[in-house]
Amino acid sequence: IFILVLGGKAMRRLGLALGFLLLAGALAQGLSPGEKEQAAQIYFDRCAGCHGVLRKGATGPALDPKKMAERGLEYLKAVIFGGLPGGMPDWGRQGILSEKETELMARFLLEEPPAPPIPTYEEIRRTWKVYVPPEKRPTKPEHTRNWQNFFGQVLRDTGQVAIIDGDKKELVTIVPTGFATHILRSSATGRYFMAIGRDGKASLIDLWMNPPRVVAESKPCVDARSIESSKFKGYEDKYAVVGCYWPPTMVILDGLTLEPLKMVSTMSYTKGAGEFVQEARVAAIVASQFNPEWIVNLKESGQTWLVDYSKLNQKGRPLPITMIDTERFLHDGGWALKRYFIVAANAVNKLIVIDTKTREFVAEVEAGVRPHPGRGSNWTHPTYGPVWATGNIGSPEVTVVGVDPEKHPQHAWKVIKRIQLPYTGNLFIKTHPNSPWVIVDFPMSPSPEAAASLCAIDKRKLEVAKCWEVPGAQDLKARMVHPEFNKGGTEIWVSAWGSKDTPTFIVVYDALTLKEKARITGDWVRTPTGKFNVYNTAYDIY
Ligand code: DHE
Repeated sequence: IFILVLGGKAMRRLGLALGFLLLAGALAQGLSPGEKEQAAQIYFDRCAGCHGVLRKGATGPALDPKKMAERGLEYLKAVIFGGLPGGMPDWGRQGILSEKETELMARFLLEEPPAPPIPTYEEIRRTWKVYVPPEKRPTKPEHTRNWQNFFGQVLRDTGQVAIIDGDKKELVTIVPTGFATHILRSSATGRYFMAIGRDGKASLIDLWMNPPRVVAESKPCVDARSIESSKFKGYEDKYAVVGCYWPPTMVILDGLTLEPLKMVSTMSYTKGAGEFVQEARVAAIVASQFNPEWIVNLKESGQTWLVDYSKLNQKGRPLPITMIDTERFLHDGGWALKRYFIVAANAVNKLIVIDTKTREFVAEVEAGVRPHPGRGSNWTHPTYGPVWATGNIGSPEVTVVGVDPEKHPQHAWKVIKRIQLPYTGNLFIKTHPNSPWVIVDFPMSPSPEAAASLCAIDKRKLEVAKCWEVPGAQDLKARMVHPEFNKGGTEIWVSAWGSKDTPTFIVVYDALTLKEKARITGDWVRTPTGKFNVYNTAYDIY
């Protein structure tokens, strides 16, 4: 200021430069320990999934402090607050981060990432709790409800799962699970739901009990997204596996008690580049029907592991793992013909196909921008035979791929149609053999109208037949997310994902006419995201 007051042009310039340095110096002084802790928690809850705990990037770009400094504080604040069209959420506009928190996060990105915690084996074992031991559980259902048509509805921000009677559309019970529960998977018999929280807590929910309840839990990691059971004949419900984001591990648990049995680090060299990645996170996991194996997809290292659990209970517990080099940034995926596992390598816009019968990589398919199948959708088309489809976050397209190399080799692993959608921002698509439609959501769209809308694709014509805005969703600032069919394929359920402070609803449509049939409401319907029908999840019907 002194220089600015005194000086001429050159002095003023010098003054501005000094002012800038002082400001940069203030920022470089960094965050206080309290601010650091708060920012690290926000980063972990909201950002690490896409950008990585170590900020090396995956679905989202790497956030290197030097590059962040080049972009500048104001730019970072604007992006964190307002989002970007490629999928970066508008945390500020959505009301999830305040302006102060936005600024804190922008400053946090200018600093080196703090080292995340790595729990010891003893610490992990201490998280293991059995509330109802297997021998005390009922031998047949204690209630007369049609439990195979139950829906497990994730209530994301309350850390709970609601069990809903699909026949009566009635809340059966609400059980506590991990922080921001991510997905549910059914055990092989369908009797148990297994929930995985973003905080790595796995919960086993017994649907035969009256009311259903959490019978066991353990927390084998601090950050996780996937869980699966053993489904091969003779191993039904025997084991479970948790795919951890941090520490980068795959943890095998007892299927009936969730006792941690074996932890395997997934850190490794990347496919192709041969670069060592510490943060090689476990993304989608599915259980093979052809072998006693899980198909485990490693995001950053670009490997798909076939993990043979058949010898786990023998002395020394060998765990044969076949490592297949596939593609980097594997994320989510689903079955085609219950034989081929198709997983999205979303940062490189590709789909990777693994034949779980021959146990090999069979094809790579070019999808749209940031393919995001959820589990995808399967149907048989009169011309192309069996097909499987994925949505894409970044392009307005559903990509349909031929999947039957034996009877329709000319279409196998080729894109047979890119169905145009009215909006980008799709996360999930879903169908059922008894429905003529594939239902499409748009929760990642920056437009509130699109985020409140759904579309139905005609499976025969391979085009959008109808799109509609769900009444009331925009008023609640909700995004329609994750369509799921009931057991008979006669209804489609979709959740209105709003903020934790305001209850929303789950809407139920007739799966033929697409007319609204019912709305499930209540004070408990807060931040409903994924929902899983027991029968369709246990038997991979989608
Ligand atoms: Fe998910 C599936 C990871 C954000 C809801 N999500 C998956 C899977 C992975 C994953 C690896 C596949 C699991 C499997 O099949 O074994 N998800 C991630 C992320 O890393 C990401 C991008 C960022 C994050 O921080 O978590 C992310 N996911 C979200 C959301 O924002 C959603 C909409 C709400 C939420 O819970 O945060 C969400 N993800 C889901 C759902 C599935 C899923 C509902 C299961 C879909 C299915 O039908 O099987």
